[in-house]
Amino acid sequence: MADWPAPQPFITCERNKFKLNDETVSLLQQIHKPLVVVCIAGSYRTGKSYLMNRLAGKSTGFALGNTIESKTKGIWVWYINHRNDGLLVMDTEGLDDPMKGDETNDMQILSLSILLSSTFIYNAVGKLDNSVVDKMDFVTDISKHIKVRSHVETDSDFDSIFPHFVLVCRDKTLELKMNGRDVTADEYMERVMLTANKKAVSPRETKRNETKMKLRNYFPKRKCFFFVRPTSNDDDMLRLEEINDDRLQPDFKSESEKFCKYILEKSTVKKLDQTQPVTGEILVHLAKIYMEAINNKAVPCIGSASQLVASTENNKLLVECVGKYKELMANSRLPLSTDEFRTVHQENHKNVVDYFSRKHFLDENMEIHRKLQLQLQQEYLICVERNCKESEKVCNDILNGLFEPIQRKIRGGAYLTNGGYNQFVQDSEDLQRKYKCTPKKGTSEDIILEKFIIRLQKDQNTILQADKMLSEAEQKLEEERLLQEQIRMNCEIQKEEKRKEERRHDALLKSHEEQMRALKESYEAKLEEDRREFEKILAAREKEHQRLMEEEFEEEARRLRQRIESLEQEQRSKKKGIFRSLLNTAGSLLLFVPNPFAKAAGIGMQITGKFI
Ligand SMILES: Nc1nc2c(ncn2[C@@H]2O[C@H](COP(=O)(O)OP(=O)(O)OP(=O)(O)O)[C@@H](O)[C@H]2O)c(=O)[nH]1
Ligand SMILES: [Mg+2]
Repeated sequence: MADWPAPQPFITCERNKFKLNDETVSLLQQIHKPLVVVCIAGSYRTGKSYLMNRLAGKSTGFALGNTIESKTKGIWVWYINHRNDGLLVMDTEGLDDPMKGDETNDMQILSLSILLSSTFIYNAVGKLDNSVVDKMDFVTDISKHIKVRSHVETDSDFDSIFPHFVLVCRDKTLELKMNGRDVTADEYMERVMLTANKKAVSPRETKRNETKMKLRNYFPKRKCFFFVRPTSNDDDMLRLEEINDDRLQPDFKSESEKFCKYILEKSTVKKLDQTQPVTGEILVHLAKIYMEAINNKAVPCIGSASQLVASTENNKLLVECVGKYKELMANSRLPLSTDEFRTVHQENHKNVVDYFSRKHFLDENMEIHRKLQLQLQQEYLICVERNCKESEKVCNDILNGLFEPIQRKIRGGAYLTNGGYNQFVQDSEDLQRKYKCTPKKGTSEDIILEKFIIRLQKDQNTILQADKMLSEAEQKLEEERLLQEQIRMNCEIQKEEKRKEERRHDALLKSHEEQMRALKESYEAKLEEDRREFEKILAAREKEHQRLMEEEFEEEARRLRQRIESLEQEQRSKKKGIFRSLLNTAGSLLLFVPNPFAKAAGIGMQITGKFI
């Protein structure tokens, strides 16, 4: 999808209820690329929309207000193509608006901003001191507004799911210096704004410490930017959208460039469960679930939302994959020979299973894989049947065509003469030769011919009886040969039916192996990604632990150590759980492979052993 020419309203709030804008929803649903979602929140009238326009590389876009009234209402989004992914810039309604006087609404906006973004920018204005920390005290309350898992009450899991945090302080007037030395914005944020005060005694200072600790805990990945005013000219300030960049203060311009570069380079794709990229459609789905919870005065839960999205998306994917297989199979001109059919099926099955494995959401009990296996198998058998029917029809048509001159001779009594029998045998051998040379007969060519020969024997017997050139003994011998031939043909037909059945089972087993291979590969890739993410979290926790020890917050450090240990434990059991599910899936998928795969149990063990 091309860049949107302008931002669109995404979430609006009417009479205390959030609502999604239908037109924006349908635009977002057309974005199939993974999305980097950058959201800005913070006090009203603090230049949020202006900064987001700069991030989008445009001088106009999100509407700016030049009066004291707050301008942006609800949540707006702007889609811009960005490397291989899409960038969704999200601008939100300002907080602390005295005209609104509703703190709950502010908290809801903040919750949605955190829940929907992969980079969360908090925009603050004012002196570089505790007032900025006080503004961010919403973090101390956040566990009342966001849940990670429905059955867990603690907020300790927030660290792995919260977005990348960027603090933007506007209207800097003081130099960033500490002990006479220049410091970077990040150093300043860490040392001054996020270092807890060990000597805190007053409730205000204690609360501040809590805010600092929570910010450090929830947002292990964080960054800070300090901006001077865009311009010192008051008239220019009122028409920032119109003025040229060279009228901006050089420090504002350079910090703004640094900020945009950082956000565009470092922001990552929004993911569910750390591994599943969020596309436009999934973002809409998530927004609906969270909004519904908020509108019903419930606490939005990330875990439940992921599960709901995963199951809906997986079921949609299942329908898509089965349809894709059906369509691919329908593209072949039937009838196909056994080998051709097997190749076409295997190619199409592999395509579909690979597509499914790339797109599916992790499903712990792997129900969706069982459904996929079952439905692809049903489709495969339908296609086998169709190919078989088509082949039967083609073979019968060829035989009927070739038989027509012989039939005419039978009707005219041409064979009921002396030497007629030999002539008939010769004609019928000729027919069989021509039949065998005719291409594209499909899988039933032998069976149909054998059935045809058996049918022909009735006429053959009559002709034999009528041929007086043959002695009685010769006739008897020939009769016996025909009888033996008939028995052999019937036997061949049965064998061929059995071989057909076995080939179907072989193909089904191959498909099963294929699915298990793709499944294992995709789970390994996801586990690897999960492991990398986990190591980052662990490293951040360790750093935080060391910092707490240095700051002499022993109790907090001890609690964090416990948390690190339980995180490691959870990670180990998560891995074990996935392998157990894979093992169960390998076994239970085989249950769908029908008899006479009775050897399935044995084969199952082989396959399971091969894959796990
Ligand atoms: N002091 C100051 N004003 C700014 C800055 N950036 C933009 N402005 C001006 O502040 C006014 C509001 O800008 P917006 O970008 O609409 O601010 P906002 O935070 O989106 O405002 P709401 O949507 O009402 O919450 C405009 O007149 C801007 O020109 C800044 O860094 N400092
Ligand atoms: Mg705004």
